[in-house]
Amino acid sequence: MSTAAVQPATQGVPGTAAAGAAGAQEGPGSAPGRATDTAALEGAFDATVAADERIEPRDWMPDAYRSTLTRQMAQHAHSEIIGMQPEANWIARAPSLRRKAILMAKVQDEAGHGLYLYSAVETLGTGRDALLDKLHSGRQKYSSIFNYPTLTWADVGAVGWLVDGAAITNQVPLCRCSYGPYARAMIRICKEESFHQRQGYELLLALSRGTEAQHAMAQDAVNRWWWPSLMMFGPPDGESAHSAQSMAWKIKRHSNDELRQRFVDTCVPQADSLGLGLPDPDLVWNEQRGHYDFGSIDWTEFREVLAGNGPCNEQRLNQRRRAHEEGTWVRDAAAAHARKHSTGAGAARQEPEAMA
Ligand code: FAQ
Repeated sequence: MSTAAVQPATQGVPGTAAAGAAGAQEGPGSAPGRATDTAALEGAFDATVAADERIEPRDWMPDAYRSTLTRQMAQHAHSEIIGMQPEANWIARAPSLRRKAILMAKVQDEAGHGLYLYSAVETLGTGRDALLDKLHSGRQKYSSIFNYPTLTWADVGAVGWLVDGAAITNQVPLCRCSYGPYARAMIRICKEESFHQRQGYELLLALSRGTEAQHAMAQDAVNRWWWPSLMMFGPPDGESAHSAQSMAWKIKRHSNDELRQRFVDTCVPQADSLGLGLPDPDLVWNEQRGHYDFGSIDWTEFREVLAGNGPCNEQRLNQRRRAHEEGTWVRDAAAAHARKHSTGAGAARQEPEAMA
């Protein structure tokens, strides 16, 4: 496995320019004072990024690059685990054993994505306890989308089709992110998200082709999830505080608006195949642009959700805090087991010597 989860901070990357510059600190013939030559380190970092190579945990990196990545990756990790809640709400009520098994696997995948991502953030020097503390105290965000309720079974389909679809559109370019552990984690995550998106599409298709009431339920879910899904891509480019720098560092490869447009262009024909409409009267093909035009997004709603005033913000955070508290004994037991295991292994290693 090549995920960051199993290969954290230990990957020196010989050959990258930044590693080369850092290595010069220790090299036998290195010039005195070179270790402190920040300009050389910055030059090497810039060259690595420009050459489309990866920055690895042991490479020198600007503080702002580290903190931007920590911010974005932590928000991403938090989104994965908070994102388990809206769909987990339907596991016990899934309409068949097949649907239940699929949904359980999907929700479990999201937990796994959280694990890969927390492990990847840890390679930047912030521990998981600190990250979770920031989530629980509201100092770090998670995606706005998970503050909306899943009101009917069709919402599970709409979340899969639209929310996972938006997530894939945003995350495929992150597989080429300049930070190695994040890029590698995203490869596996995207494969799984692709399965998630298809299960949502298939679920909605079944409902859309079902009874009149089932079709209406599917349409209602799509109507409610469409606009919040477009908000997942973040504020418009003109108001995106971090995009320019993140794109210069090749953390982000496309702007928020570019990815949002790509998502709209993908969804329109899929909605047609589903036999469902999208709730936007301004959605129309623009021959000149070669893209669909679409209506204005309600950015006031987006800001309200980010400020903690969405329909489910309080419920999501309370449930997360409760789950964390109730899981204390599991973490304690796992830590005790690990201690016992390491002591036991040590004892086993010592025994022959003692006997000798
Ligand atoms: N929600 O300057 P920008 C998933 C914040 S995973 C909340 O444009 P940036 C899988 C942003 O943090 C979904 N906050 O920021 C799944 C910043 O605030 P700050 C999560 C948002 O980072 C499916 C401020 O606004 N995916 O769905 C949002 O350059 C189903 C200014 O914005 C990721 O996290 C938002 N929607 O671009 C799981 C992908 N948008 O920190 C379960 C990785 C913006 O200054 C079930 N992240 N903000 O206080 C990214 O690609 C980027 O971080 C963006 C935002 C595109 C989200």
